[in-house]
Formats: sequence, structure tokens, C-alpha cells
Amino acid sequence: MSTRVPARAGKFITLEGIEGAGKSTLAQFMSAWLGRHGFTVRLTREPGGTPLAERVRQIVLERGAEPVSPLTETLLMFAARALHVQNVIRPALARGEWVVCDRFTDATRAYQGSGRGVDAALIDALALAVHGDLKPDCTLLLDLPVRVGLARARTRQGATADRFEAETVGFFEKVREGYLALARREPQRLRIIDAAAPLSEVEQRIAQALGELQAREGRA
Ligand code: Z5A
Repeated sequence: MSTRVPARAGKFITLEGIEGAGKSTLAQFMSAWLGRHGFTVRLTREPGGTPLAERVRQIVLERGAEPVSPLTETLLMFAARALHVQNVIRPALARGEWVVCDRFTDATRAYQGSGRGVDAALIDALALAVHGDLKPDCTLLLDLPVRVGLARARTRQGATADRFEAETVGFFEKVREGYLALARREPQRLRIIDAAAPLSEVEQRIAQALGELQAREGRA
């Protein structure tokens, strides 16, 4: 598979955070904000975003009898991502659209890497094979205490929790710390947003981040 990034005018924005951080809610807000500012937006998510990748999502989230090792989980995330990058993300960027994606490879680094102990070098190698030098232009990390996120998520969950929703507080603490470590490593790309704040304040901070990205683009 070619890993060359085509010339593109679109922007690739990702949302990350632990469970219940508000990504889905804020992805909708971002899509509406960008639409009002004249951009064509492609709102999508991982794992998933294409018909086949959504089927992989079902496999990876379902709590079945057959064990799924951390390595298998990682490979499934990247299998779904390969479909998504090739069939949705790259074509949309090439058309000049702004892609807003609910989770991307940072989620694999945080969940499978920091949460499950999968080797970071292996994740980097898979990322390079699957999406080459394609990286989000901006990643909004919705950060909040684990107990707040889990309490929010539980008000919305159905009767059955998926494989991640069934995880312990300790697991999500590792995931949160993994995300914060990524933000320390790449402060230009990952912007931490206090997601424990009231929704209207979080929206304001996100609008500010989008405005800055738009202004930066205007100067480029
Ligand atoms: N996963 C992985 O392990 N590796 C990978 O590479 C990838 C994913 C890509 C599914 O992801 C699982 O896949 C995920 C990680 C793993 N599992 N976990 N955890 P997902 O993104 O589809 O699922 P999720 O994290 O479970 O998303 P979520 O629970 O839907 O959370 P959310 O989208 O961040 O939250 P929300 O639904 O927008 O908001 C939750 C509730 O809080 C809702 O009632 C909102 O109205 C409310 N809310 C939101 N913001 C606020 C504020 N600011 N104040 C008060 N209430 C709020």
C-alpha cells in the first residue's frame, strides 16, 4: 500500500479522551461550527467509519467467550484503520474537506499501549505501515478525572457494557496518563481541553482552538 500523502487542502482533526469525556457530543458541535464557517466537514469515528471497518468495530468491542489478546486487539484496530484511511480519510482530505474523527492512532497508543502494555515501537511500526506520514493536524484531548468520565458514560450505557466499558478504574487511569504523556511529547499537535468543565465552556474552548487552526491555515 502506498504511504504517500497527496497534496491536500483539507484538515485532519481528531478528538481523544477516556470514556465519557464527551467526544461524540463535541464532534457534533465541531461539525456544526465548521459548517457555519464555510467548511465541508466529514465527521467520522474509529474504530469504524466505513461499512467493513464498522464490522471490525463490532468484533473488537463485543464481549464474547473467546479471548482477545492485547496484540489481537491492536491488529484489529489497525485493520479497521487501514480501511478507514484508504476509503474515507485520504479521499476526503484530497477533496479539501475537514475531517473530524472521533479517535485515531493516539487511542491505540493510550489504550493498547499504556492501558494494555503493547510495545510502543510495534504500534509506531503499524502506524507507519497503515497511514505513513498522515497525522492529525490537530488533536483535541478531552481530559477529565476517570471517575467523572465513567459516571457520565454509565448514565448513557445500555444494560450490557462492551469490552472497554467493562474495564476497571485502574485501566482508565493508565489510559488517561498515556494520553497526557502523548500531549507532553507533542504539545504543538495535542491540545488539552478540560472536559470536566460545563459543556458550554468546553464548546467555547473548542471553538477557540478551531478558530486558531483556521487562522493558521489562512496565513499558510
Ligand atoms: N479504542 C481502542 O482501544 N483503541 C483504538 O485505537 C480506538 C478505540 C480507535 C470505543 O470507542 C472503544 O474503542 C473505546 C476505546 C477503544 N472504549 N472506551 N472507553 P468510542 O469512542 O466509540 O467509545 P467511548 O469512549 O466509549 O465513547 P463514549 O463513551 O461514547 O464517550 P464520549 O463520546 O467521549 O462521550 P459522550 O457520549 O459525548 O458523552 C457522554 C455523556 O456525557 C453524554 O450523556 C453527554 O451528554 C455528557 N457530557 C458530555 N460532555 C459533558 C460536559 N462537559 N458536562 C456534562 N456532561 C457532559
